[in-house]
Amino acid sequence: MLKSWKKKVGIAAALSFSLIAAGCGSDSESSSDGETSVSEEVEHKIVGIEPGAGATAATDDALEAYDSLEGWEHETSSTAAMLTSLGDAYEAEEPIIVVGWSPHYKFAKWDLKYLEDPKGAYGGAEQITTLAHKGFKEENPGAYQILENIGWDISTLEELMLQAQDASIEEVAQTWIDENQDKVDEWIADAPEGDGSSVELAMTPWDSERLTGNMAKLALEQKGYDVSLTQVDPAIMFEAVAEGDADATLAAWLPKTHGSFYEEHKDSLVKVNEAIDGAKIGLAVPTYMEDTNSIEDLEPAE
Ligand code: PBE
Repeated sequence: MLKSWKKKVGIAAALSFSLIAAGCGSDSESSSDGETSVSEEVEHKIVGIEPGAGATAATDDALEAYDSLEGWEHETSSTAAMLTSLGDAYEAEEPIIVVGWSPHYKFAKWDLKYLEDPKGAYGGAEQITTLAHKGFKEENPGAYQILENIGWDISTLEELMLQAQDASIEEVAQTWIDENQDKVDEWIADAPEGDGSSVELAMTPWDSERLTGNMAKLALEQKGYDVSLTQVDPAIMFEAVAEGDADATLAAWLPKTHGSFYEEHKDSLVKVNEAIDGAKIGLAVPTYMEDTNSIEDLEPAE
């Protein structure tokens, strides 16, 4: 059973790799003469991310919800390809509209703003939530107790994501744990020893989740739990935890981003903790696009 969900990982990884490769040669807009509208300049195209992301589904919802996005194209590829396109456009001060989310280092690296979303296609503030399989608390009350305690300020995570620009996620996670032993002690001190009992954590492929997954793994291991951490797409992650193939995840963005996956599986899931508050998804643009402040400022394609 376990084998089969991990097998899907390989497929997901291979798929996203080929999409990254395909996205690498993406062309950039030619500069405008000032007469064309922003919507024309970006060729009525939203630069999206992985097809399996919750933010991708929300963007498809936005395309349906807004008359101003009628006839627009939502180009999915990968987070890496989106960031390359964003960096290139920013360098050239050309307009670009991307699928964005926080926490993410792009808001620290570049001056970006979210477009207002009066129809709420992207929801509001989100909690990055720890979910467990329904039976997990009874199966492993100690690990469950630790997961209930684990959480961070969003600013801490943003800082760590910036650090992960110059070091591996694993290194950044280990350094944070080493430097914040007092915090880790708060999480684990009152919990029983793990005595080598196994904890299967699932996470998604984005930096924020890879960081929290790795830090949670290290904290649980300090208390003697034997932790495996597996990276999969959101749909597979929800399915794996719901079916008990994975025990828990710290990577569920709720209520909106992964809301449809949660609804589908909620009878088999338990909300353990809101580990991070104040996350957000939406359409993002560079702040030099001064007149573009709302999705409703865009214009339909002819
Ligand atoms: N994200 C980052 C993910 C979750 C974490 C917002 C790109 C998504 O599923 O949309």
